[in-house]
Amino acid sequence: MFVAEKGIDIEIVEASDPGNPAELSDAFCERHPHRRVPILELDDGDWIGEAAAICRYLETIYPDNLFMGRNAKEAARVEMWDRLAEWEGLMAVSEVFRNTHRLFVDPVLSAWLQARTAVERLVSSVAARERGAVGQSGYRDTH
Ligand SMILES: N[C@@H](CCC(=O)N[C@@H](CS)C(=O)NCC(=O)O)C(=O)O
Repeated sequence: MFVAEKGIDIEIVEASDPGNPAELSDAFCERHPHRRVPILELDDGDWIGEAAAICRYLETIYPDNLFMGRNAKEAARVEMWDRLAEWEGLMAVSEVFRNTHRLFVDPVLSAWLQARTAVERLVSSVAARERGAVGQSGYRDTH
């Protein structure tokens, strides 16, 4: 939606195989062990994850049509609403779901396992990324 509203021409690549649209493809998971979409792949081979971070990046490099604030106050208010929606809205919904749905028979254990899996995937993904990036010339100077 953000890309469309900005009017940016970016190639959109499906992260799943056509025959199995419900699952991320093996090729995608190998490349991005964190196993989350969206991912923005850059021309220099680097990538950015997290929708808000991708929007912020695109907003910075395509400043003609601003959506995330035209000045410091507007930018701070956009950030404020983003964090409010995520932390006090989405997190609350998530907690209710996690602690009431029959699939989560042991809510505390389930939450802990989910958090551990998420952190393990994140660490593995960032480590793989850093290993690749360190091999690129000039990485330390430019990032
Ligand atoms: N905080 C992340 C959330 C990303 C996320 O959870 N993406 C989901 C789809 S909406 C995903 O990739 N799920 C893959 C899976 O569960 O296999 C963001 O804002 O980008």
